[in-house]
Amino acid sequence: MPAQSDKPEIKLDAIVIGAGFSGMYMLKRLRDELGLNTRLYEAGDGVGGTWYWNRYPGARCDSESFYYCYSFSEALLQEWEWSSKYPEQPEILSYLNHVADRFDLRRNIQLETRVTSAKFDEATNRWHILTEQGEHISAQFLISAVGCLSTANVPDIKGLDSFKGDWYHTGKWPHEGVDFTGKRVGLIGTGSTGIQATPVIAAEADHLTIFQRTANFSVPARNVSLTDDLQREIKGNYDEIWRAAKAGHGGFPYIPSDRSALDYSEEERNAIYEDIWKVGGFKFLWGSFSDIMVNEKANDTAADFLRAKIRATVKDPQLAEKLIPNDHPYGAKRPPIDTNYFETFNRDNVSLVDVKKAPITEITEKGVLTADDEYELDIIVFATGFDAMTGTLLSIDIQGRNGLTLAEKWQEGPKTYLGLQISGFPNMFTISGPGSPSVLSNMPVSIEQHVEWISDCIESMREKSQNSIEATLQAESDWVEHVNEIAQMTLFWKANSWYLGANIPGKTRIFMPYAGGIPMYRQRCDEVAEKDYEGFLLSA
Ligand code: NA7
Repeated sequence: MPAQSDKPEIKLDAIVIGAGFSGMYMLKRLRDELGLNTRLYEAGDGVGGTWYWNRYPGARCDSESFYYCYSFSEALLQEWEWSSKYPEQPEILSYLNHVADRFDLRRNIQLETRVTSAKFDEATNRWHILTEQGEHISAQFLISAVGCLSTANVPDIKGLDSFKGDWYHTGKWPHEGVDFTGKRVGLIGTGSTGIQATPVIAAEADHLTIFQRTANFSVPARNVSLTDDLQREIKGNYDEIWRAAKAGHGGFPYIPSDRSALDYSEEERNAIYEDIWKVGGFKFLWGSFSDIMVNEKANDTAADFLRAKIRATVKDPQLAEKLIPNDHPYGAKRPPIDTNYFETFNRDNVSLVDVKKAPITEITEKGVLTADDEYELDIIVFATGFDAMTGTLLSIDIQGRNGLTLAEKWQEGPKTYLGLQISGFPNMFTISGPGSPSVLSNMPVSIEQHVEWISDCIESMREKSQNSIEATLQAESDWVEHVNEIAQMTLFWKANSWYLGANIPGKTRIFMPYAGGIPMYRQRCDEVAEKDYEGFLLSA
């Protein structure tokens, strides 16, 4: 059923939703390599996706800049200068703006345009979308590049409207910034975002109160500037960096370890941890021992090492104990990377409130009320995360074959084939969709793999005069089962994380990303393509 609109229908070959890393590269491939009449629709008034919206203090990337970027253009790799290993959000946003200009993408990007519905018309094999402005666009292909962490989760706490101060969610940060000088600030949430924001807000605010529900492990980033020498070395070594990143389990160029943490004495093991901890970053998880995410005893050794670091850093021993996680394995929640997070608790103007012990009951006009106290605040910052992986897609009214809506289809959790397609929704692709490595990986590596797979698939369809592609129900349910089996072999199940949808009240608890690693996943996707898109139904 075509969408209803007063405006004339705009007819395209392909529609892309979202102008982040994925959408921009998808547009480039479809337009420049396949010659498709493609248009990208973006809700924000600029490109950048995650890096457009997340402008909170301290926002920076947790993967090293020189491989948290596109690899598809050697010229781009050579010309772009990253200032440091872990650049802040404005620099990543400038990079993405540079990409938009350099590849002349803007002429096919329509900003400030939120897609509200997408309906598939079986008679013509075309998707019809409506935008918030009432435009009606149709295309053979619909590609979702809406991102995995793009629907902010502001918890439904009684009384928020009555708060007399200002409040913000980190994922929808005001472009003009927020001045914390002289303010009493409350920060709710100690995930990656809260951990990045804490030291920066503490340095500016009169007082910062951190409301912690779950204590978190964190490894120092140890950011350094990329000197000219380092830049030269990196730029001369890009072939090897990308080869290693694409071969690495999580899309990082770390040499995979085949050692168990339990093969060593405590002393030897801690010496190895110490060396890696001094390097910092994700290497602690993905470049130390082989079994940290699959063997609880091995994981305990890493967790204990990090607990000891918290005790050694936080001067007040009682406060240190409050900051030490004891209810989930290290890495089972997305592991934060920090710059002086635990050190910040040694400041006089920072305090910690344990809201697991005394939950937040209400926001009052003065501040935050917990079960045992009231905290007067001028500003509340919600670093409370996202309705991850499914929230944004489900916020669009998507209707596939036979009137089946995506909300109905995913009632019991997301079901996809390879995280790329959904049975019942022909000619629609999801970049870094649930069921693919996505958030468990260095995102640009996963994104490029998906974009290239999708554009190769569309190219092959056009060569063979095929009009429609749809994952079969069987292939989809086999893949869902496989994703589950792999996740069950890991420790990811042992935490209430957003990977499982556990952060959103009422959301079905199911492990959403694919935990088998990029190499295995890529191989499977390639095999499927080589076998004439096995598991998909293609029709002329
Ligand atoms: P996360 O990782 O979902 O963290 C959200 C934090 O907010 C976490 O500490 C939550 O505690 C806490 N939270 C959520 N709701 C509440 C309520 N109602 N009360 C108190 N505390 C709450 O989001 P981030 O933005 O930090 O990171 C998301 C990803 O973005 C990150 O992993 C990177 O990939 C980039 P909980 O742990 O659920 O007890």
